This record gives sequence, structure tokens and C-alpha cells, in this order.
Amino acid sequence: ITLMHTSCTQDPPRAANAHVADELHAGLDAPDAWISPKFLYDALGSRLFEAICELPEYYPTRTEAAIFARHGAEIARVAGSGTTLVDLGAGNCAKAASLFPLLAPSQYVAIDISAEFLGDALLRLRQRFPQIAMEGLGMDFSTRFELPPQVRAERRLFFYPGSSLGNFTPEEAQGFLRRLRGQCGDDGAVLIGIDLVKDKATLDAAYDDALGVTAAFNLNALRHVNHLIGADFDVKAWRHHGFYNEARGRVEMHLEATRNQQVHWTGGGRHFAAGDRIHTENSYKYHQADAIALLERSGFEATHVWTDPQRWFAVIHAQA
Ligand code: AVJ
Repeated sequence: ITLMHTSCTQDPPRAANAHVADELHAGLDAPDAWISPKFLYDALGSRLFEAICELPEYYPTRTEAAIFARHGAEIARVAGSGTTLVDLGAGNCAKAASLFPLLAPSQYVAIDISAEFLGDALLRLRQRFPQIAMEGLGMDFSTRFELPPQVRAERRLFFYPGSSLGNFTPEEAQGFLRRLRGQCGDDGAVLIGIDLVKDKATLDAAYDDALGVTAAFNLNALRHVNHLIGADFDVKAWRHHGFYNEARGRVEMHLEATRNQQVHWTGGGRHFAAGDRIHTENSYKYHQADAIALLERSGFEATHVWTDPQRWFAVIHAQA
């Protein structure tokens, strides 16, 4: 881990790049090609995701925000103040920052794979809340979980909003939550946002919006991959698909080739025929009881659940 700002650290570029290239090659060479959803988040991707959160069709962000607005005082009472608040996938840090007045953490640790975007957000936040110690970590926490020594050990509250857990399969989610539990000590907890199962039309619209912002967000993965492994994907030769797969209980995003094409990258390449797809994201939707069962199988005890009147989204507090 190398120092970025005074206290914003990042994986060493060389080791990270070798790993990133291996992972991308494995996915692109596979018969059913895939790109991990984490590659949706370069600086532009993070901005496009911010724009998605403003869309009328994309209900999760505002539904979750309404839950925090309505139940914030009780959530703060349950979660406690003076914690080390560890924000997983912090992005622009806006969700955590809106809770600072209620949660009054003693330390705020923002983690995001999009290190550059995170650094800018933290710079602004430090000026607004000078009394809170802040750390920024540019790292991928999806497959391993080792918090550097700057992260205080006492009373960690992990904040995992927005239903980002949905990017994992339920099996992967359990592995991830177990690793998280391992970082909680005896007195830690998690405050997690979970998107609930709902009608297909609402889900289809949320992931295939009229303006095409989600399409741009998905297609941007190709630009990012071009940059990361020296590939020559022609973004204009691909189209976005985003839809709810009811049988699998998940939204899927794919990129579909609109014509036959040869794509090259450093050390390799591949032919894609018109209609071939690259799977870029799953976003699992949970029944409330299944989300609680998953947390409990992972070693947590769910203490409180807050939802909106339509029961579209749930915020769950679970303790170690
Ligand atoms: C950030 C993973 C929660 O799955 O809803 C938004 C990402 N993808 N639109 C989600 C996303 C397409 C989002 N998460």
C-alpha cells in the first residue's frame, strides 16, 4: 500500500496491474465472456454512477436515503456514536457524510476501488468535518480483506449501503460477509442496505433507463478495459442490455456486439460475432428474510431492519 495524499493510500500499481490484467484476460477469453463489475468504476464510471442515482427510474438510492431520513435517529441510537466508520465502496462519500451529524464517528475510513475519485471527495469532506479523523483507501475489498493499521480497531461500524452486496452471488456474499465479520472483533457491526425483490417492470426500468445513462455506464467498462490492458474495443460496436432475470433473482447487465469484430489486447485478442455478449454485472435482489439468514450464516446477528412503505429496500443493522 502506497501513500496517495497525506492519508489516502492505494494498492501498489504494478502488483495490482498484473492481477487486474490476469482477471480481465480470464474473463475475456472465457466462452461466456465476462468483465467484473468493479471495472465499471474508473473516474468517469463513478461519475456516471452518480448520474444513475439521480434518475427517476433508479429507485434504490432515493429509497434508501428516505429510510435514513425517516429512521436516522433510531438508526444512530442502535449503531452508536464514536465508532470507526468504515465505508465500503464510498464513492463520493455523500451517504456517509449525510449520517455524520447523527452517527458522530470518531474516525471515518473511506474505501473505494476508484482511488482518484475517492481522493477528491475526501479532500472536500475534510474541510466540512475537521473534527473527524479521515482515511482514504484505494483498494478492492471484494476478494480479500486486510485493513491497514491506520484503521482503528475499536468499535468498527462497517457501512455497506446501496445494495452493493448484490454484485456478489449469494455464495460469494457469504464469503465476503464472513471476512467482514472477521474484521469486527467482539463489538463491531455492519449497517447494510439491501435491495428487495419487486416487480420486473420496475427493475427493468431501473437498469435500462430512458436517457441511456445506465447504457453509458455499462459501455464505459469497454473504455476502461481498453485503458487497462491496451485493448481496442470499439465502443460504438456494442449495445447495453439490462434486465431482471426472474428465475435467478438478479438483474443482469450485458454488452452485446452489434457486428462481427476482432478485438486485440496486449498479448492476446478474440473474435466476437454479432449478438455475442459480455456479462458485466449481476445485481441480486433479496427477500428480507433471506438477507437476514445470509447475515446470520455469516456470523452476524441482525438486530434491526428498517424499510420504506413499499418494502422496496431494507437497511439492516447486524452485530458481531
Ligand atoms: C452500486 C452495485 C448497487 O447494482 O444497482 C446501477 C450498480 N448497475 N445500475 C446496482 C448499478 C447499474 C449498483 N450497485
